Amino acid sequence: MTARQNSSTERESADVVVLGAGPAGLTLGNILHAHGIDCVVLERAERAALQVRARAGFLAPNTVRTLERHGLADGLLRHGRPHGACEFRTDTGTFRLDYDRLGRREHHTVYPQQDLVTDLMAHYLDAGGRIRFGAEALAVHDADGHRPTVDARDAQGRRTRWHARYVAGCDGRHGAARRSLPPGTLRHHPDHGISWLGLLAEAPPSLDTVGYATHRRGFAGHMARTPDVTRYYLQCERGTPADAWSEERIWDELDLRMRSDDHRPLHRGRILQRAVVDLRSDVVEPLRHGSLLLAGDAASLISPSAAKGANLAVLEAELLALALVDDLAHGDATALDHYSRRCLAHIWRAQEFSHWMIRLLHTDSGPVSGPDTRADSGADPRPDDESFFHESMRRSRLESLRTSRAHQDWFAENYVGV
Ligand code: RFL
Repeated sequence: MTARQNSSTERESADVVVLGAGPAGLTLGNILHAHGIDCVVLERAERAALQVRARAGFLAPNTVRTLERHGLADGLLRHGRPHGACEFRTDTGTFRLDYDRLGRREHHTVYPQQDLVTDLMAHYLDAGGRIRFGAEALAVHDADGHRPTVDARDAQGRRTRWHARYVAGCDGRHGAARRSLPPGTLRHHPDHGISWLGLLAEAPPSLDTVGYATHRRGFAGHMARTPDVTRYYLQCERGTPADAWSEERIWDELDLRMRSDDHRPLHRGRILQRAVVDLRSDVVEPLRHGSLLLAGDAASLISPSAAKGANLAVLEAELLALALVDDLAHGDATALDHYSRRCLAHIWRAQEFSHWMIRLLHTDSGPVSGPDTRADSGADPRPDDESFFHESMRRSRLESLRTSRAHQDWFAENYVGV
């Protein structure tokens, strides 16, 4: 329903106003709509931009099952590829873990996030769901009460005030939902102090596994995306501009850190996208403030070291959707009351594992910034350095992962689990 509130603000309503059309908001919108709940998704970007925004690619088995349960997995079941191994390349040697034969014997499905978002948008719109593209949420008001409102603005500057029963904040770390929380609710983890140059290369994968290289010059990572596109990560100094490195330097550095001389050379190709990612983590606690509920990156930011962000987003969106259905369709608010506590248990588990991965993959001495990639110029810490202790622990952890079946089972269970 639309009504004119004053000369410049439209007035609209929906039982649930969802902020953000990422994996969290779209999973939520699809489930709510399928259960007959009146909802709308407000998304700042245009549809075309969302369909090419490359991010995650490794979907956990639980994520696939969740999407399947709600009839949202057709595309990923048709085009996604199973992936069940990773390789660690270190200065003491290389080892491979077939994690699909360890722990719970489960694998990831590799399916680019932009394809998942494309599918979820199409499914929702085809079913008659409402998305307002180009609509930026500015603030959530009166979340403490039962009639919250959301102020939004479109690209032409027209303003709309949305009246709702609930507002679902799925608009990421910098969205309006977080900005509208009462002061003191954000819990920040100290910045990990580590930065990655995230790259998308027009090149087929060079390994049939995920590749994690720990090197004295810094971490390097390799992750398949499609048969023609591969994601790479290169640890870089904090503050490095994304365009600081030439393509040749990127490939030379990747070859060096991935130890291509001892393995097959990397398949080189054009760099399609590059962005610097500062590894940060934080958790909002609790995830509910009256009528405002958070899910996905808005609820908790997790570094991409263990590929958990998109998976948590889908898991939380399902829990939130079913809780809202219980309340709005059946008058039972129990699940909604437990939403925050249930999600936080998963979030802290994922944060702990992601943190463990960060410490496994990065040396204390930080990345080497010198441009001469031919010289293996990173230096081992001296025994009287404090970093010597941490570096020795890191190596011991890797050695345990290489040799202990129990440790490998633990890794596999956490690596594919959310
Ligand atoms: P999203 O995907 O950021 O979607 C939020 C949406 O909200 C919109 N928005 C607003 N709309 C209206 N009003 C406002 N004020 C708004 N502010 C923002 C945005 O335009 C956007 O469309 O959050 P969501 O749904 O919570 O999903 C989270 C995931 O996107 C994220 O956690 C993952 O991409 C993290 N991540 C990975 N996760 C994995 O599970 N596996 C991976 O392999 C993986 N690789 C990655 C990643 C994240 C990366 N970056 C971007 C740091 C690789 C990279 C490089």
